[in-house]
Amino acid sequence: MIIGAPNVGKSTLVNYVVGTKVSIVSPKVQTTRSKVLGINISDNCQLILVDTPGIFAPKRRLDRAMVHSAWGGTEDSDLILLLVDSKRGVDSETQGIINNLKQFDKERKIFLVLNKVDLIQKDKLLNLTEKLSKTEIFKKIFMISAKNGDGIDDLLDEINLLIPEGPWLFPEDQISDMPLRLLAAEITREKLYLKLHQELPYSTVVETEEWQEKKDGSIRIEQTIFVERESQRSIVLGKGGKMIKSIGLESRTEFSKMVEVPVHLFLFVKVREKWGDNPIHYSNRGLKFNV
Ligand SMILES: Nc1nc2c(ncn2[C@@H]2O[C@H](COP(=O)(O)OP(=O)(O)O)[C@@H](O)[C@H]2O)c(=O)[nH]1
Ligand SMILES: [Mg+2]
Repeated sequence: MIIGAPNVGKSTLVNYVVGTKVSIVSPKVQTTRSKVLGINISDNCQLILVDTPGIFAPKRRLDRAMVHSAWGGTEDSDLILLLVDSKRGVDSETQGIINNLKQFDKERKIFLVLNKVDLIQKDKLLNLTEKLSKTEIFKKIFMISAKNGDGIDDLLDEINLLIPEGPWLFPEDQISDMPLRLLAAEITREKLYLKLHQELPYSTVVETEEWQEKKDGSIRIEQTIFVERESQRSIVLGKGGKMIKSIGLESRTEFSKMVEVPVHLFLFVKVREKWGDNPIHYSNRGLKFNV
């Protein structure tokens, strides 16, 4: 299970290890909203990585559900990877997580993974490592770049040494547990995060509402982007529909590549005030509504 503050690179790491995008990534915090499994097979070992939403001090209902989801299951996991952005160091969010982890029993396996080492000088990295090893909660410390793959082989070797023996939990060809309808909605949401400025993406949720597999092998998908206010709807649509067109084009192109069939994607934008208080948007992502 991979946990950490928002934006430290958790989803990037999972995608790198799986070898394809199973969890969406953006430079904005809180891109990941629920748990996502990424599955990797090397040698004889099926490794199930659990990507989680970043842990921070939650305000909205959705934020609380996200943070709750991130901590949930840490007890059952064979190993916890705490990911830290080595450039940012130990900020209040990471410190909060460390304080929580200190309450775990000493037998728990926790690895510290310092990510984004491509952005930081060696001496600074060593200082950070020293500081963090004093917490005495980590069995091992790794330095990686989830972006370019540095250090990930070593990390995987160590993980493979200690995961328990047992039957594989998923079929050999499976790389995630996310239904395709939801993955398609996630890809569109990623484009919203990449293209819309500032806070607007946090006010959006995407649902796949129609999914039709045609005789010619192509898929016809209808998705609705819900926003909270009329003014946000205009921004998502853009001048003359330019923005929504470009979001649709990028989402369709990427998703079509992933499923390896032609995709016809139709996007609609609707105002749904306080969608964050509607349980519908929680249950299909495994999020708890009341936490
Ligand atoms: N330079 C650099 N950027 C990274 C690295 N890992 C992730 N990022 C970037 O950090 C941002 C947040 O990554 P993401 O995986 O969404 O973080 P998450 O919120 O922890 O899942 C994205 O813009 C990534 O491209 C890394 O190793 N090096
Ligand atoms: Mg993420």
